[in-house]
Amino acid sequence: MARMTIQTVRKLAARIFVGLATMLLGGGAFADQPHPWQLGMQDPATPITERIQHFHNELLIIIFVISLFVFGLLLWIMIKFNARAHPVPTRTTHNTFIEFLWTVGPVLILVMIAIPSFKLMYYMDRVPDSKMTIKITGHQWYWEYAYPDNGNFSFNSNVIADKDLKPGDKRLLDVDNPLVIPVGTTIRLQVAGTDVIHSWFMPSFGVQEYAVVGRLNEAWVSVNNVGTYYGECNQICGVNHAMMPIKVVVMKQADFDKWVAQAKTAFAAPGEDTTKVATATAPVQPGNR
Ligand SMILES: [Cu+2]
Repeated sequence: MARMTIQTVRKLAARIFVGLATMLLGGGAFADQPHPWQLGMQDPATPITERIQHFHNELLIIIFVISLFVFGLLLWIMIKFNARAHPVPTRTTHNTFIEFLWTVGPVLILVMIAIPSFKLMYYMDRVPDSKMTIKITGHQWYWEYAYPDNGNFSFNSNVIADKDLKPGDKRLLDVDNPLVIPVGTTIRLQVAGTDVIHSWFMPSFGVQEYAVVGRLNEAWVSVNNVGTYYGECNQICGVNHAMMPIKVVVMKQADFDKWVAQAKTAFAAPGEDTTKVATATAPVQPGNR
């Protein structure tokens, strides 16, 4: 156990060092994914995640102060008003001033939290002046990515099966065809589904968008650094829910343009409709099976 703790601390120290080095050097390769024994959240890769984590840290301070205050009150009551220290109990039932305080106090705290919370929500919700659009479609059980602004090609992104894993591949995270996007570009994500509800969840991007049949949900990303990032479908969507990870490769614009040029031919499928949705079948009548 002690060994495990030392290892955890060592890993944490290594991560902090890597984080600092990345920040100082800037622009270098960067990646994020879940780590064994991970504490806390993945490093922020977009302005959205930066704000989410900042807000999370602010809330932690507020929670800590409130907990400390309540704990102090409890201690005070236990020490000052126990049967030995205070043999004759008081018969006080109301105190208008204190009741006013414990009603208005929490309301003010909640308003204080609500204002930055709503600001952040609207910041995440509105796509600011996007340079390109990517359509993400959830299927049982893989993702489909379409590039309507770059030649309207599309491809499927399937998990790499355990038996096909090569050394260095991440089990249940690596895919055959990752989503590729340019760095520092505001991209509109349109998310839909064809069968059940999926959810396109990229922790380091601060994006979690439901993929629902017959509904077009929207999110946006602008990734700060070149690198490889991982996420997963996080809406229980059936037996292979764990087999539809998300891999995003973020490239410099020039590299992205090169990738688009070859992807257009590699994924060319003339006549294929990238916006197809599930066909509705007549519901089965009870007793009519
Ligand atoms: Cu799913």
